[in-house]
Amino acid sequence: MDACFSAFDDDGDGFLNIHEFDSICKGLFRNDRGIVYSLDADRLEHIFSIFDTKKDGLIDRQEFVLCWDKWIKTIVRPVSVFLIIDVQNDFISGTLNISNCSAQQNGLEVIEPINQLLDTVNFDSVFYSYDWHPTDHISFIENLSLRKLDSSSPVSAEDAKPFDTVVFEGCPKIKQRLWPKHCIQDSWGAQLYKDLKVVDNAMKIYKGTVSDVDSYSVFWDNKKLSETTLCNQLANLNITDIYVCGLAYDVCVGATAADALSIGYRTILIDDCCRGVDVDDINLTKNSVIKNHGVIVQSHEVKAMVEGRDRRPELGYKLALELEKSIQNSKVKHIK
Ligand code: VGL
Ligand code: ZN
Repeated sequence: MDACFSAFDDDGDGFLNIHEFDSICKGLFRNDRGIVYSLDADRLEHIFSIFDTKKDGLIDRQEFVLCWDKWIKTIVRPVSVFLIIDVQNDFISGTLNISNCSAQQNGLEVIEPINQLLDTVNFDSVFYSYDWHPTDHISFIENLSLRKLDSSSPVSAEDAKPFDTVVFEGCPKIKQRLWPKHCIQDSWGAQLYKDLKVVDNAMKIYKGTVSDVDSYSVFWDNKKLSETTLCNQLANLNITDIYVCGLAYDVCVGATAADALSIGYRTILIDDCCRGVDVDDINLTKNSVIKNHGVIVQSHEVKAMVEGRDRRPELGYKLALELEKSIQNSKVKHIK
């Protein structure tokens, strides 16, 4: 750490000014061929101001400790998890075959690039999720008669078609998109697709297991009533970066990426390892990931990123924003 500080303290005054900090960023944010990614001036200044905790326009050696321990170290040596979402028979060739949905995408096409990643990239851990519903699940159009629709429902029980959104009675009311029956617990349709590689020591996460609430994200159900074990497991593994992919792009993959970002993880969506339901919704998913400081990559870019040889400024900025929040929270605690 001291050597790094001194190496970048060009004028040797014992402080890093914004220009010296800019040189650090130019060293950090590069691809695996050494090409520097541009970091715009506003973001550079914002990151600098987060580590300049005394707000005097300079980073001293004491302020650099946080920058080194919590920022540079993670950027250079991230701890990465690979989350493979719902690559199950029903979404590929079963009752909710996504090739019959409006985007007409083929779920089978994710198998090869995902297997390729599993074979070539040394993730710190790998998780597979399962959509795992009881037969009376609220999301199944076949079960519409089991529950009462609220008078505010935009579609009546008689008129409802698969993929419509209805509102069920309840406190609060439950907005629910209707799907054909799929991924019934222990059925063939809920099994992972046979050619998907399952690595040793992988973790499995089951979601959507409660009849009256759907669960798109692998972190929480749609009402955020209960969380899966994923949050705790990732925290115990000291995970810094989440790589997410699978089926369906605009449903469970999108919801999982959104939650990963909201928890504060550096989040990477692997575009060519996802297939989805609706083109407009896929675009909304991508836009929201980018807006929330995640990145979207193709699978051939992943290995260098996991190995810390390709370091993205968006992810550096995301981490700095999270550190800013934790600094503010710890200040609030001191005041209390
Ligand atoms: C999913 C629709 C219904 C998914 C799950 O895994 O994306 N989509 N249930
Ligand atoms: Zn489902």
